[in-house]
Amino acid sequence: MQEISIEVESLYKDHLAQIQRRYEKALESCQSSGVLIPSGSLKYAFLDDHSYPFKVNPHFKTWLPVEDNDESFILMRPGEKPLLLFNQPEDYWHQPASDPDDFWVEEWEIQSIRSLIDASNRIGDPRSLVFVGEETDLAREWGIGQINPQTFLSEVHYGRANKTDYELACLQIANNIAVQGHRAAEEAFRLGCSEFEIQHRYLAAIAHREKESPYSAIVGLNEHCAILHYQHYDRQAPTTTYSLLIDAGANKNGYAADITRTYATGNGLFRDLINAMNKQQLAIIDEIQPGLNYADLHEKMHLRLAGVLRDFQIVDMEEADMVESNLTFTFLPHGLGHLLGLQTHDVAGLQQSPRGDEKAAPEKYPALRLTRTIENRQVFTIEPGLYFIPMLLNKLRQSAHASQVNWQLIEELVPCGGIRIEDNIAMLEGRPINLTRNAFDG
Ligand SMILES: [Mn+2]
Repeated sequence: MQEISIEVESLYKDHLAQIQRRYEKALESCQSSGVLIPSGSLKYAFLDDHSYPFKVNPHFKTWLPVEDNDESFILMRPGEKPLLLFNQPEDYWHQPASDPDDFWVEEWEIQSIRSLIDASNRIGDPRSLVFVGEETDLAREWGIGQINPQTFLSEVHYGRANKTDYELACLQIANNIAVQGHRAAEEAFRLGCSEFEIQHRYLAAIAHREKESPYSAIVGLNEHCAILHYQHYDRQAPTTTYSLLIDAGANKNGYAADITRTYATGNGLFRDLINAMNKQQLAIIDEIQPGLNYADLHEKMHLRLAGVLRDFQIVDMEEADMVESNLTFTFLPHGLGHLLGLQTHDVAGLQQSPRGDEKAAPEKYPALRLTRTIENRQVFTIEPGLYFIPMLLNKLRQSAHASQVNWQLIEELVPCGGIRIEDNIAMLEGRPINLTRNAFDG
């Protein structure tokens, strides 16, 4: 087990310097003197004066761990200390943000603003700036020179996969937090709790509000495990519980953990399958090395899955033929994984260079979100699955290969739904570091 330093505070200064270099380099192509990044604005429900939960601009939280203050701005000019225009409106309906005093403040010039007008008065000549944010009407109104220029975004997004030590630390801590939740969830499952109860115990264990989680947790019991993005939490536990699939994360300074575990009650075929998939997941992680294309890794996983289907006599066919004929797609219709960081499905998974050229997912596997070559300092997930999805099984039943499938076993497994095991992997010094297993073993 290789450790990742989790001393975020001491690593921040170097992180900030690297981020500044990345954005400065992107600016070179734009002939601009600086970049303006809004934290974002509140969005309101139709005909309502209540806003949706605030989600900060990921470009903003690249620079500093402030995720809860809308209408703030970062102004970065090459060679200068970055400027934070920190929103502190006069407001007796809400509690305005207090003066920042966290570990990062020393590296910043911080000015308090009371309003958007206040902000616009402090940015200098707007024509010389690049704007990176969603509030494009505002940027036009202010007369900003370039709004979300693609060359700039491509350069910065490509670089985002190259994690700093600070980011690796945040991602390891996010994993450590999420694992506390996963332990509580397993315990709740063993007690026979409902999906709703499991979700609440998870959140209590990680001490997150639901909106602080990087994504809505997937908590499925029994056949719900077969719904890839199952979005409900049943308040009633099933009469008999067979299985739990929980895909749930945590957030540290804006960085996401994204972890999935599957559990079974009792000893039996489904539990043996979970153990087999766990073995294959660890084995594919062992194969990871720099220079390998992630799409090839995805294909290798299909071959391993075919091996499991054959070993358990679920399908009677040569492994290579199962992959070739795309039969394995029935059991694993999603990608092996994705980049992870400031966003759960981090940007630029298909991008092949800072210029923005993309490599599409293979035609056979359209859901694959990552086709980059694996390099040091990338962080991505490895999340193979094995599902019994009635809709896809029905198609298989009508295909030429139907007679090679053991339908009796499938019928036995459908009530268990399916399996996914997802770990977060950091590439460091040529080796995959498993942030998730570090957390479970720690
Ligand atoms: Mn994932």
